[in-house]
Amino acid sequence: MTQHFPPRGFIQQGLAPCLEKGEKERRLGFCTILDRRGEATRMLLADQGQEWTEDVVTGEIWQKGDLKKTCLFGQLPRFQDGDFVLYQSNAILRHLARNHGMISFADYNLLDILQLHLVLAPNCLASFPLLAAYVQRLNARPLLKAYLESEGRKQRPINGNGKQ
Ligand SMILES: N[C@@H](CCC(=O)N[C@@H](CS)C(=O)NCC(=O)O)C(=O)O
Repeated sequence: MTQHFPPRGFIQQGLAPCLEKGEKERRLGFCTILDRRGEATRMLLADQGQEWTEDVVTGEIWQKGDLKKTCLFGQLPRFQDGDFVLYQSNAILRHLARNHGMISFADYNLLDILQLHLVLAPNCLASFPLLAAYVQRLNARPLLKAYLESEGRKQRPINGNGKQ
């Protein structure tokens, strides 16, 4: 299966218009101010061998306020699954998990949180061998590993404060 890392259409300056009925594309719209909300979704999609397109909203564009008004709850990420539009990262994950016949989406959230902790404190799992093994096992899954090693992932900051 062909995968696009970074995904097709990477670095656009705003959200794409809503897709028409019958369109099959998957698009993840996120803001560079605090993008980590979308990361579990990306890991689920990559691990399930799926493709998607990123709609990047810069802080500058977001702060103009026009896009915010169009977003349910006034926040990103936004996920478009064809003509079906979803907000709230856990709702997006639940939708995708259901679509891919998975019982749970929580693994990707837990993995994301543990990966973040490891960035901030690389030894934080030293006293938790089961959790450390869990992270290693998931990180080694071939499709997920390819995503984790992709430029798109490496270049994406944890948040927009420029400290990572
Ligand atoms: N509960 C939401 C939180 C989303 C969230 O915190 N979004 C932030 C960062 S992407 C945002 O849109 N901030 C801009 C704002 O609130 O104006 C989720 O999990 O999707």
